[in-house]
Amino acid sequence: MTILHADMQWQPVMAAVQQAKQIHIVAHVCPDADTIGSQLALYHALKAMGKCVFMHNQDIAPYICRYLPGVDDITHGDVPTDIAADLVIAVDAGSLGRLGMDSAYFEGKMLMNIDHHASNTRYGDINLVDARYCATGAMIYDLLQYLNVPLDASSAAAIYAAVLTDTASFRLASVNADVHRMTADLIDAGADVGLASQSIYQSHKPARFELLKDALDSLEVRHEGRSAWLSIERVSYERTGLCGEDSEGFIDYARSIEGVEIAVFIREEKAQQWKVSFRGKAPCDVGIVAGKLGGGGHQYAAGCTMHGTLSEVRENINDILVDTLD
Ligand SMILES: [Mn+2]
Repeated sequence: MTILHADMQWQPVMAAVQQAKQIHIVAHVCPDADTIGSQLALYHALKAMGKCVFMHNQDIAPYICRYLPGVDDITHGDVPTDIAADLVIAVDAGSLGRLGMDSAYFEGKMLMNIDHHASNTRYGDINLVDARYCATGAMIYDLLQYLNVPLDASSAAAIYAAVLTDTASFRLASVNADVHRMTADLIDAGADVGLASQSIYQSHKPARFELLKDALDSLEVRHEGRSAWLSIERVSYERTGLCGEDSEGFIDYARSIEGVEIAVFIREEKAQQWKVSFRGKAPCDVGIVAGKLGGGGHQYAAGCTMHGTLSEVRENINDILVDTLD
């Protein structure tokens, strides 16, 4: 086994977990495979330690995670009032708002924040935040070693899904030799690479490609070829019966264009409200771009929420990109 980062403040995390009687692990809203994989891996590990632990999120897990062991144990929706926990562990959530939960719920509970977003607001009583990690799942991989829990096949599968997706299939600059050594451990422990690949990348609904057509129709290259833009309006989601998660990955088509440094994907969440994603190529830092628009993220992947008409939103983003690409 490999420790990715031994210089982390693991001690308070381990102490809080050891002392906790009932632990609630929570993923962020619109969950992705990193937050769900982290949640599941930690769940299996804490159960193996004999801890009383449960998983409850605001939103349902995405279909690409349905193959992961334990995913059916996750409940979702508003937090039931009869839930009692003395420790809440948030995974992969950059801010308290990302949990989508009433802040009153956290009163009288210890809140632990485990995340790899550079923009993390350190909202926890204990914050284990480090942007060197390629995925929050990779932080859980280190944590399990400090907790002395053997890596079982269920945890390994969950961490593998987290790392695979958050590194865009091991293609991001965050992937170094240690990440591959970790991945080798995950496979040795029983992570099924073929099943992951089929479940995550080869199980799309046919209607997704109707949505992709609409997105590609909107493709526009600006700034002398240095930025590429895609957008999807609500009417397309309504026509195809799909939702935001079904357009996951579309932005990579924009980034894959030669010479493009910043890719922008704008999708309508509800009337006049837009979820904006950014993907970058070196030397750009789209985390800074998203930060200027009230969002956050990493150097090569970031996002924000904006309001107004599509053309207003595009102009506001354009103003920031003009400065960034200068
Ligand atoms: Mn993540």
